Amino acid sequence: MTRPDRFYVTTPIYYVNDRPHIGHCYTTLLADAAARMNRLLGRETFFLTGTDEHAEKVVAAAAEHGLSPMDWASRNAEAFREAFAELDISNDDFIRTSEPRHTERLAGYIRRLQDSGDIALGDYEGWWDPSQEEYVTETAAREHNFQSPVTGRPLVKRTEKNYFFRLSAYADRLLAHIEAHPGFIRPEARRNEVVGRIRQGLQDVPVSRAVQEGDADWGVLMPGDPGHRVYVWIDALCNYLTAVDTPERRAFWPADAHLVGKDILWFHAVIWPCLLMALGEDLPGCVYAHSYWIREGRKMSKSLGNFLDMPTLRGYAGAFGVDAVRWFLLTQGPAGATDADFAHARFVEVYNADLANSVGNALNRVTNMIGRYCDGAVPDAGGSAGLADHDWPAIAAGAVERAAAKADAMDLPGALAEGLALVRRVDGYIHATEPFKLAKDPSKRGEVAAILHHAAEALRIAGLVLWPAMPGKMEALWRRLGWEAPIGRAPLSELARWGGLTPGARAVIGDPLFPRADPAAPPPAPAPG
Ligand code: ME8
Repeated sequence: MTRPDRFYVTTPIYYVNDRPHIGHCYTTLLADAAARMNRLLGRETFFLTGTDEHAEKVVAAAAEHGLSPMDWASRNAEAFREAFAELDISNDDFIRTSEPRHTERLAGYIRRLQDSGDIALGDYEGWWDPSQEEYVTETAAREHNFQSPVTGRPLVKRTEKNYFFRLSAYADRLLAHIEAHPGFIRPEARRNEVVGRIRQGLQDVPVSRAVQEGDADWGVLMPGDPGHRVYVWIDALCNYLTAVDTPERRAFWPADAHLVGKDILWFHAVIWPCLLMALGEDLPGCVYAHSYWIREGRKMSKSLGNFLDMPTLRGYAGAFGVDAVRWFLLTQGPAGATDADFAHARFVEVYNADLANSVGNALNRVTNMIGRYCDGAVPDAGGSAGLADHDWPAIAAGAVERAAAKADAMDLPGALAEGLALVRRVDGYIHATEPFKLAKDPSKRGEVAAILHHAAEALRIAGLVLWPAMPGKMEALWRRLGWEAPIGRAPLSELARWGGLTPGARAVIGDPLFPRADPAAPPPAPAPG
């Protein structure tokens, strides 16, 4: 599925009217782990995120705050940039749809679609809610007895001129593409939902909104018609292409993975590919829709005011380290077709089990024993003494291979689990071979050294698989084993080759990488920025 030498991954671009919350951070983290994994695999990688700024509600919110739409958007785009920097997100670019590089290229695409007849003026007829100044869908209008779902006032049938995209013309080609590329929409349950809906038929979709009186000059005008602006969703989707539509970046297209939440899958798996077909562009490799985070068993919503926000995440990062937050979100998140719960008790449980008692503990045991029995110098392999039934080079290579295959199939939690399983195997090995007992017998020193060599080397390699989730902590782990990873300078196949540690390098016994957490302690206090 993935190209051998390049990888282009995107997140949705987020509405600037919201403050960043766990949902935005989660999608962006998944993309970050995918980007880091692919850089590690030696692929030239481009990771894009950004903000979606031309929604009409931005104009209203800006006015409420006494700011121009651009100043309001800039202020809030900054909040996303800062949040992602705090989470150690390694995006290569951050696109804002208000930037000229986007608006100008977008106008070019629309013009192409007008020229090909894929976008044309037509009549839009719908149920208009005068009390809310918005259209209500046919289904919602029926459900509410043709009254406003918000105010209960009567809806009116309204017709207006609008530009339409000829979506219906692409239904068959899209279905054929989805069938020919089983990995195009993931996970599979979501693909089946989308296919079912496409089979019910695709209708042409409006892609513009009429310029109203007192228009705030916000949004891209339809080329050749100052009476309409490009609808915000069409504007937003095109960011994935505008960002790389330069001579230097063109080779990154098509995107290998568009990561999105389940709420916006239809736009990405149906409208966007059809727009691309109409433009004559290649289709993305995969649209991956994850499910939702809920909080302590409850749906998060604006009305409940319980979104898990940056101050809360920052509180956790302060108490447990940013990599622990990344680990929890990445491995316990709603990557599949079911929602996931952010519960404090679960966070502590996972932190202790995976990080304090597994990764941290294994490193501590190994470095302590190297300190005690090998004078603090990383021992060499010393023949096959102490290996028992463990073919470590093959075990480690197998873990790396499976992790890479899972990452290519966009199963990032699965890839990371391979790293953790390798660490746990090291623990099991120490438990089984008991070097701390062998060390009491001076004639067994060679065996002890060999065991510790293999344990340390396997930990180093496990660190590579875990690095996309916990870059800071894994770099610390390597330093403790006297190794500095040339990440980005050598592909994983070389980095993970057995025997990377330098015999004689100083192993460092330091503070625990992940100090154990007290499950009885209260959740960390939110930390304002
Ligand atoms: O939809 N759990 O932007 P948006 C997990 N601008 N992820 C969640 C979530 C939750 N509870 N809530 C939101 C838009 N998300 C458009 C996108 S793209 C061309 C335009 C995440 O700010 C998830 O990724 O509303 C979802 O798709 C996204 O936030 C919606 O962000």
